[in-house]
Amino acid sequence: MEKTFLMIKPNAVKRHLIGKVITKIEEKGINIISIKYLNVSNEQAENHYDVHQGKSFYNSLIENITSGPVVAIALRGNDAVAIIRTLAGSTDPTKANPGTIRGDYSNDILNNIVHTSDSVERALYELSIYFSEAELA
Ligand code: 3AN
Repeated sequence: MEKTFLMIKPNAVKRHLIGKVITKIEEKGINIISIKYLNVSNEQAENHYDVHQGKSFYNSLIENITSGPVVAIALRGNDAVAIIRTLAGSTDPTKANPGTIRGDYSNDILNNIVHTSDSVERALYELSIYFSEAELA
């Protein structure tokens, strides 16, 4: 069993897409371990996007993720990291296939509905930014 992390971004929360995203996850058979509706602090945002520091879109990423409430979700399942990446679809909305979360709901690379962890190690790191160990047991 793998753990992974998915965040429903502020723009998707504003668009009332929480239920639709969670439905896709549940229908795929990946289990929710813990879920939070929260405002991301600047410190959490900087830790979350540490690998993008120095990139042209870094400041936009930080501004975007701190711009309003998000839903942080800890997930568990067989091959959960890869399954959730595939379910999210391509980062670029022009390439995201219909049926994926981004393929169905995103038309903007920055407001691309969800963040998902890209490896098992990264998932554990990102989960630790938003959840305590007890919440992930
Ligand atoms: P993913 O979220 O699919 O793992 P990453 O990690 O390459 O994609 O990028 C993190 C976030 O940065 C993306 N979710 C997207 O919001 C944003 N992003 C990536 N590439 C660009 C870009 N060229 N212009 C603006 N934002 C971008």
